[in-house]
Amino acid sequence: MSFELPKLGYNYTALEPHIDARTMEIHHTKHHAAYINNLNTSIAGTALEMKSIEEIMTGVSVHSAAVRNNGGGFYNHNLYWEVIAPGGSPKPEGVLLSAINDSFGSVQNFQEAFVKAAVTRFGSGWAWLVLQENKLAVSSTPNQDNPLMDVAEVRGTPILGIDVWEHAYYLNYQNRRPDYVNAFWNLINWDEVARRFKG
Ligand code: MN3
Repeated sequence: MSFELPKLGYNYTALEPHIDARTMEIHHTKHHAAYINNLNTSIAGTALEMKSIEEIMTGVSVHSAAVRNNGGGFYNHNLYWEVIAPGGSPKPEGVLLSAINDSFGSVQNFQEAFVKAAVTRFGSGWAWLVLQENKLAVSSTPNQDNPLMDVAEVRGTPILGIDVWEHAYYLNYQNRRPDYVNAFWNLINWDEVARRFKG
């Protein structure tokens, strides 16, 4: 078994002006594809070929740096493409809204925490909304790490994530990461986040 590059549910132009088409095309066909190719190479002929990407992530500490970095890159981008959509979708509601209010006090507080985590992550990495036992948390991870990994400081199931590697925004925003992070808010597919929240 080998992992495959997913098709996107929208065109590369569909997220403009928030994320430009050239960035989307390179990000999907070059960066994401490279993580998948390198992951497949790194697990070829090993027992990991029989495991799901989630299983590989939760036990990643015993595997090579290549599996950690490229497996994370594969998993993280699969999530990223799905939790954004052209025009986004309505604000969190129902049980997800209740959980956000319980964990952060308000959607506004959650948004501020998420933006701060994304903007202050030094160098390359990700910011996350993480489902833990009975609550939600915001975290960030370096490189291609994620909250599923047994090496993560804040562990749980990621239900929303933003890629803050420069390749995700530099063509359009150059050094202005906060502008990209704020624009991301217009794209969040809350229906998909809610689906992941409900598991
Ligand atoms: Mn990326």
